Amino acid sequence: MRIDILTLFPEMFASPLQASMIGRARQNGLLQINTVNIRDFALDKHQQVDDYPYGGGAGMVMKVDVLARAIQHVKDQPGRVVYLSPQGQRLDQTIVTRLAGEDHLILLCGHYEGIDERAMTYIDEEISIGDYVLTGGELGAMVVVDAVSRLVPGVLGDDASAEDESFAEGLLEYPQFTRPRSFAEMEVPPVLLSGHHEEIRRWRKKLSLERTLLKRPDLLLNRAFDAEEQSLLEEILFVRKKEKGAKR
Ligand code: 4H4
Repeated sequence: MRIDILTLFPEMFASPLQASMIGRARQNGLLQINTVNIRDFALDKHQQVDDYPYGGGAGMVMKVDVLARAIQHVKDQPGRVVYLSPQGQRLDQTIVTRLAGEDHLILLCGHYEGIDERAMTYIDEEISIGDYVLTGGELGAMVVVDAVSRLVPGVLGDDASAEDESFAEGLLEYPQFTRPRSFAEMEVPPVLLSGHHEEIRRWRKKLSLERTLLKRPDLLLNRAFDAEEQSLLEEILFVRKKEKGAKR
C-alpha cells in the first residue's frame, strides 16, 4: 500500500514512521509512506501557502492553487484523497477497514482556518478524528496511517491478528490475562486454563458482549446478533436482572 501525506510539517512524521511495526513494514516493502511538503508547490518567491480570507475574518486559508499542484503531483498513480478536518466524517473502524482496501491513499493535512473551498473538488472524502480542533491535521493523518497500516496483511506480524480485536466484529475485545496465574489473590478465570478451546471461545464472546453492553451500548444498537450471541445476551441480562433483584 502507498500512502502520501501532504503536510506543511513533514518533520512531524520522521520518527513516528520509523518506529515499531510501521517502520518494519516500510523496510519490508509492505508499506510505502511518503511525506510531501505542501510548501514545495508554492511557486512564488515567498512560497506562500495561505492567504487572508476573501470577505475578511480571522485566520488564514490554504491556497487552492498550491493544494491542487501538490495533489496532482502525488496522483502520478490513481489514489483516494482524504482531507483531515474537524468537519469530516468521524473516523471509526469501518472507515479504517474501507481505507485499508485502497492501493493508494493521499492524506491532506489541513491547517489554519482550513482550505479554499475550491480545493474540495480535488478531495474524495473528509475525515475527522474527533470533535475538537487541532493545530493541524498531522495528528489526524498519523492516526489514519496507524489504524490503516495495521490492517495491511503482514504488518501486524504472524502472532497478532486484527480479527478479534475491539471493533473487529462491532464489539469490544474480551478481557486478557497472562502470567502470573495468581496475583494479589486475583486468579485467572479457570476456563482460560482449561484447554477447552470451544468453551474459551464462547466465554470470550460472552465477555465481549457483556463489556460492550456495559461500556459502549451504542455499538449494539444497530448490530444484528446471531443465534449464539442472542443466547449469550439472554444469559447476561438474566444474571444482571437477578443481581439487581438481590440488591433490592
Ligand atoms: C482544518 C481546523 C479545518 C479547522 C483545521 C478547519 C482535525 C480533526 C483538525 C487543523 C485544521 C485542524 N483534523 N480531525 N479534528 N475551518 N484539524 O482539527 O474546516 O473547521 O482531523 S475548519
